[in-house]
Amino acid sequence: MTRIVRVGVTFPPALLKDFDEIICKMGYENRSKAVQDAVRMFVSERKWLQEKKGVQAGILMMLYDHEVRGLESILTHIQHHYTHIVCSTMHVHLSERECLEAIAVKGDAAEIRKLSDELSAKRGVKILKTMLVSV
Ligand code: NI
Repeated sequence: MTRIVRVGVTFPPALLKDFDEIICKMGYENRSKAVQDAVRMFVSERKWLQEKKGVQAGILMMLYDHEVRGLESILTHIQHHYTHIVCSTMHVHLSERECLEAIAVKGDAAEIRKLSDELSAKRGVKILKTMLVSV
């Protein structure tokens, strides 16, 4: 049985620099442990979302790079497929490149999850946090 698998991953240089600075401050001795912890956190957050059932209300908080070609229209297009659960959106122009969007949702957990998954998988979407409460 293989106990450890080696994978190659590419990073935007600025992200890797931020990552290295943070894990250095935190006292991590190498990147592997830090990447494993970050992945574990991602998995646990997405698992939490998969366990949600019934009617939920909440906010999808999305940070993205609007200079990625076509991204803005893709994100709008996706949201238009979910008009039955999207109540409202607020857009904040954060910096030259970054936009923050708060999407208020209410509806079936499975639909909210599908929307969240579709948006977060797009290239240029840097952070997608899903905050939900049961209704
Ligand atoms: Ni903007």
